[in-house]
Amino acid sequence: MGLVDIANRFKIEKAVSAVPYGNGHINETYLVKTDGGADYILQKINNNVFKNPAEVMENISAVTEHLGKKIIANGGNPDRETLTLIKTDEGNNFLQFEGGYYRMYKFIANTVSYDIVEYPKQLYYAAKSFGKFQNMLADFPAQSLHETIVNFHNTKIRIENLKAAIKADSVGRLREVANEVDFALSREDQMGVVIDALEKGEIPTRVTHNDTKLNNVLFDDKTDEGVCVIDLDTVMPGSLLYDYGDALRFGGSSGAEDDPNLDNIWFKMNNYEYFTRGFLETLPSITKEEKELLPFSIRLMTYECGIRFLTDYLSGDTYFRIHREKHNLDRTRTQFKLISDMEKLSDEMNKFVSSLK
Ligand code: ADP
Ligand code: GN1
Ligand code: MG
Repeated sequence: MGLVDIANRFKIEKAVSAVPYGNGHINETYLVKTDGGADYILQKINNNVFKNPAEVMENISAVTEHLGKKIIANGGNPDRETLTLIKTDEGNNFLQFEGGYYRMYKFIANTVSYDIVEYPKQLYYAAKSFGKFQNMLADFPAQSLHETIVNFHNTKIRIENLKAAIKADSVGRLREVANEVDFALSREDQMGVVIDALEKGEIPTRVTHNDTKLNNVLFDDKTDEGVCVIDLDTVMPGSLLYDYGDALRFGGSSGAEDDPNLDNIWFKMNNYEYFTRGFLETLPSITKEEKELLPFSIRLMTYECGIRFLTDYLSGDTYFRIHREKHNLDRTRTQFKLISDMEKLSDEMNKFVSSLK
């Protein structure tokens, strides 16, 4: 059975084609065209990353239903402003076929997703989308969510995983990455701040998205405004700082996450300012403690992502999809270059946040 046949096991018009789509690192995504004219997104869930796809789908179903109600209450269009799952012929939220897990969404037309920031105000629109997303989930029953990846943003455990990969050196790449390993380990002491603050209750646990890369927002192709936050696999209880920090890890960079030429990579204060303004405007419930940690959280999330790429490189590229040799090493290096910039800009970044209401 091919992908078109798989698509036809969902309740849609007759699928006529299914082609790879988008640039996610985790799932396999396909654009499905039908004879009725409507398009759909078919995804094969990565069950190496998500060990329990049924639980992922329970979360997504509950979260999208909650978001749909909020959007209707605000006079919006739920078919466009949140993901809409399509049921299988049997009425399920996903299809299990030959060891693979497939799901389908309505395709959100007249939108674009970006793998690189094209102009700073885009960050303002993205911030509004992520802020709004978090507001709409503020009253979602967090305890009902499954933890789809345990300790996803526990940076301390990510550091332990890196150390284990260094020790194992399973594919003999350790010598090549000695500088990157030094860079990471010399900063490990600073990286428990957010997880400790959450554990001590100094900052609140909230329902967060946890994967706020720019290409996880769809923007309107005419007005440029954010339309829909997608990629809901990791919606879990977490910290607002994860969403803010991860968005600027990606959106604060002058270049692509995998650019092998580090001369193209630096941290852009302008993007940082746009995003921070948009985020604070949308999230009035942010606490003083969270606000103070905003600039640091970008460095934290960049560090965490950098060491995850490095761990994967040392382990033989088993987690993130790669498209060329050393892809995960190039990704590691852009993250570490950004951290060096952020360390130099730390005072300036703090000053800017304190100047905002
Ligand atoms: P991954 O987890 O692999 O990142 P995503 O769910 O983010 O997968 O999807 C990959 C890409 O597919 C997105 O960046 C976006 O460009 C596109 N995409 C996903 N869902 C939709 C949708 N419902 N409508 C339009 N485009 C979509
Ligand atoms: C992955 O799924 P995608 O491509 O949006 C990863 C994120 C990383 C990101 C780095 C579930 O995001 O945590 O920050 O790559 N998602 C998962 O580009 O691990
Ligand atoms: Mg994605």
